[in-house]
Amino acid sequence: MTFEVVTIFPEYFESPLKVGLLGKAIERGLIKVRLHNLRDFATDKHHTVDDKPFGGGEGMLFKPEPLFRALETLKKQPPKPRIVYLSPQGRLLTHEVARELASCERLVLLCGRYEGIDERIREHFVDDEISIGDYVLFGGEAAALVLIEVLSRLIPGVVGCEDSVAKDSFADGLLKHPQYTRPRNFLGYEVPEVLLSGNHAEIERWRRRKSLEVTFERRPELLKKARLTEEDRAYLKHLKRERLRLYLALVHYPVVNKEGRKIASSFTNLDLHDLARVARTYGLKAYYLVQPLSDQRAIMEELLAFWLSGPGARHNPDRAEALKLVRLRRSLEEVLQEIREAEGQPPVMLATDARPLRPALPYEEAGRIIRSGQPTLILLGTAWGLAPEVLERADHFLAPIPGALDDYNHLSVRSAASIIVDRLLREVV
Ligand code: 4G0
Repeated sequence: MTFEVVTIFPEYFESPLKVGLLGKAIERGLIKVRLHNLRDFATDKHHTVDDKPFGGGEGMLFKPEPLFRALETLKKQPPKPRIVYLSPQGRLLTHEVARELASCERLVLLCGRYEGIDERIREHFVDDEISIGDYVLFGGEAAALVLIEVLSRLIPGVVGCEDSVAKDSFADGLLKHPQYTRPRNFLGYEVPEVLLSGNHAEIERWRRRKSLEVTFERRPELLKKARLTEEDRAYLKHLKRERLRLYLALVHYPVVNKEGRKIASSFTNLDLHDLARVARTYGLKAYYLVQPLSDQRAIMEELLAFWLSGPGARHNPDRAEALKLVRLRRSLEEVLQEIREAEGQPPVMLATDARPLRPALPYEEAGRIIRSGQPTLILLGTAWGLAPEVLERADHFLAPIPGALDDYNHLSVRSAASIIVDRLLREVV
């Protein structure tokens, strides 16, 4: 494989191309890297490669002519190269994109600087635009080096042991399991016993499970594309069951009314059924209804009895299965006490509020808390929302569900709750 690097700083690449396995691969002729100084393709006496953007604004751009000449020169030599431009606007480099590019015999890597290159070169002379991540570098050189390293590893013979490339993170779409070397005891920290057992089948199984665990905790979205066996799937199912300790509480007191006064709200039958079915569908451990008013509680008790042991249970057992998760409690205090007793630790409290006291916790981060196995309680307010005394006790706030087009944001609490639970468990269920 040949890389033709077009850059104004060829010297940037000197030592990276000399050292380690990449240096070896170049020495052995497995890959070739040719450096081309863009300035050599400029025709004026100062070898100018950049100019100011039309329309004004910050910074400089690479002008089209030297780039065009460099590309024409390289395109004249066989085999036909693929022209790759490294830029933050490119498609993200992943293991999959790398495999696709590794099938090319010859790549031209265009390294931009400043604010990039003239759009006409990008549009008419570039085959592929690649970004190594969502951040901006001074120039495309470091990105080109990353691409060279990633692709080189995929070329047979570059990494001594083919097996180790196959077992790398991402080769099968999973993150790598933890690894240990001597000493067995380091500052009192031990190496997992199984790795010392000499039982290779057992060790392989442990490693696979750790891979699945690490991926589940940190990058659950990778699991969708990962190559998983039936045994992997069974283990993931077990992990989810063990880790998901999620509770929902629909608070009817203390909440506030339109005027901001503290009130108790009345039950809504729709909330009872719909949120119980959400709880059962998403594997929540319980759905609490917080209500101190005894006449309200009496109505709810009657409804629950109808579905759990009365005619409703005989007629519709699926509904009973959902409503079994409902716990009618007098106060939030009771709820917290009960979860603390069941889980051995107090839950992380996630409150929903239209105007949170503190910046909202992104849903992905809340998802990570849940996947880590910490018991978690989602607090939902009725009426005009949770009273300040409840909000103050929350560990984090979840951002309200925004409308798609404007500020209109009047979802029912059960609609919002469904969306919230789905966002939190998006990658998990
Ligand atoms: C093109 C690549 C190139 C445009 C290059 C900057 C990050 C990457 C450059 C710009 C780079 C990456 C618009 C600032 C050079 N930075 N993520 N810097 N702009 O792959």
